[in-house]
Amino acid sequence: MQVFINDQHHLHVGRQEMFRGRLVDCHEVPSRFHFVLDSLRSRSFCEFAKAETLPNLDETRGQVARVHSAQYLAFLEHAWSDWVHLQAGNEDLDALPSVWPLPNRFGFSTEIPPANFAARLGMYSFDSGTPLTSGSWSAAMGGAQATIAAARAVSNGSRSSFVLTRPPGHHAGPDYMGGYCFVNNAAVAATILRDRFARVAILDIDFHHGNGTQTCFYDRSDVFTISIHADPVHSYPFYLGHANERGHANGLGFNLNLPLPIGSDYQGWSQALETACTAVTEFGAQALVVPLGVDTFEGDPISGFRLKTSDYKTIGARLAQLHCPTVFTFEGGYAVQAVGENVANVLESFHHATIHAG
Ligand code: Q9C
Ligand code: ZN
Repeated sequence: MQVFINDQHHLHVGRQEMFRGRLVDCHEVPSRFHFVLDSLRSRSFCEFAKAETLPNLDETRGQVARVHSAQYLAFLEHAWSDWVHLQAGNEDLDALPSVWPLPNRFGFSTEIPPANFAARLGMYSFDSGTPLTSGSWSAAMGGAQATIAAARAVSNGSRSSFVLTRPPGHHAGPDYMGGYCFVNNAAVAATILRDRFARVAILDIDFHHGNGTQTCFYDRSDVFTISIHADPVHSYPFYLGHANERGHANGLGFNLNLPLPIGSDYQGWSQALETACTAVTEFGAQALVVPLGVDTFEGDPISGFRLKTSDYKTIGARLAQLHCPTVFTFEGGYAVQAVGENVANVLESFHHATIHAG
């Protein structure tokens, strides 16, 4: 399996996030990357792509603009310098959203664009758990570079690739950040795969609903979005991810949410995986993107499923049976000591099941 690394990931280091009523150290930390890298290196199924295979920044910007709005990208690119120029000392703090416009039915409006930085940050974010730092933009663009290269490799005939990156992406929507995410790598990958394949499926197996990815493709029938996740009635992102969200207009029938109760173990989770796999096959997917979060692990500090390290091997083998060229993107997983082994188990078993199938 080809692995594409975001070597800019270390530029994004959040200090604190608002979590359950207080500021706590960020869960989405650089060591997550290193634990995964170490696990992959200790096994022999990975080929690490060379940096020369990555697209340049101009090209990357163009691909990212197929997913995210120009206004959002302009905000994100300049947010750090805007923040620093606001007040002396800001360079030693993160910008953390704290105020948001409610939907227009409440009478709030952004028709006259706010000049205030906090007000603008609120327009482009949906939670207070996602600090914007000096290197967030660069790290997110580095992730997009790796994603584009990984998707191109699969478009050009590779059986599978893995994007080893952070910050993650699947909560980022067309014009907003949140859930530790800034650029939706899975959506970027699917968009590139669509240039080559008529029908692309996205099967999101992170603990949290992939709200950003769902929203990117909600009115399209050519990219089928599926997510297995904790029921949003109890779990983040709360306001999206219910089973009755089936898609809109042309996209009706091309979004599938499979919410599960908190406490689900592999027995319950794997039934949803079967439903998802059947849907991918019936759709006739020619390529697949798997936003791979391992915050479904029993030891995850912020989640609530009970998957075990060995279960991730079973998942990888099952995904391989879909017989689709596949791009995996690294998403959540916060039990840092276990994240590497859990990710490597999915990818290695996928890889071996693929080889043995010929
Ligand atoms: N104050 C991923 O797994 N937690 N993101 C709530 C709100 C957000 C997780 C914080 C969890 C986001 C990619
Ligand atoms: Zn997650």
